[in-house]
Amino acid sequence: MWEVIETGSTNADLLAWADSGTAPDRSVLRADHQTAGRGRLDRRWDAPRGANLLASILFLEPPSVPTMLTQAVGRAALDSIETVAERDLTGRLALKWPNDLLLEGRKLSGVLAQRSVRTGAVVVGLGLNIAWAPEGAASLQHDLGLEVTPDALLDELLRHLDGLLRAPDLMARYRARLSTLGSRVRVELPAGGVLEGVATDIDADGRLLVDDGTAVVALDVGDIVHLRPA
Ligand code: BT5
Repeated sequence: MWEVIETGSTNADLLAWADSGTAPDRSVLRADHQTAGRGRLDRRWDAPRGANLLASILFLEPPSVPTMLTQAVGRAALDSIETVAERDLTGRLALKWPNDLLLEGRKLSGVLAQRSVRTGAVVVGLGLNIAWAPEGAASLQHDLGLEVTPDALLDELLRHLDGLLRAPDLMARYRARLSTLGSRVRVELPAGGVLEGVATDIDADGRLLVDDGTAVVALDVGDIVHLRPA
């Protein structure tokens, strides 16, 4: 594991390192501060210096269905929080498709997976709010009263991740805490347009199946808003 005080983006660094051919598989990079933290679809990920967990993990030979990596990281983040909290937070802490962690419906953590065009390696980055959250989002300190350092939380997360990546029932464990299933959702499609329906399932490729009353649509990428339980 490598730690840096400040960088642009841990995802970008790890991708560049993978492209150089010298990065070991499962390298982990954590930063105290990012000056150009990335969200999905070119959005930003913000965090003040030292406040939150900002880290990326490299998978040199990703599985044929790379979404299992992001599912595992999301579920590992959830498990690591429950370990630190020493309690089951079912009903309060849930995954939102594809990989957000929500605490009482507010965003606590986000995952960004990026693939190197050159090598096919995949980097999975995670931002998790410990001591700070933007307006409308959640943090461990403020919303759960949890005190944990980014380092200690990352250790727990990596321990859970190891187990999950070897677990035959990873998909079942991911689904078990996915609050999106059974919810009415509104989906903003990347190509433009909006789809509204009930999220009924996840397929083997990690796509969300949404039934809009006339057809079932499989979504690869999309920003979904949970409306209310179906
Ligand atoms: C994500 O994007 O949720 C993926 C975030 C991944 C960040 C990690 S940090 C380590 C690694 N290195 C990187 O450069 N990135 C990864 P998305 O679903 O697009 O959410 C982004 C949106 O969340 C923004 O447009 C803001 O509205 C909001 N946001 C920004 N910072 C946030 C925070 N700390 N907590 C909650 N929401 C935030």
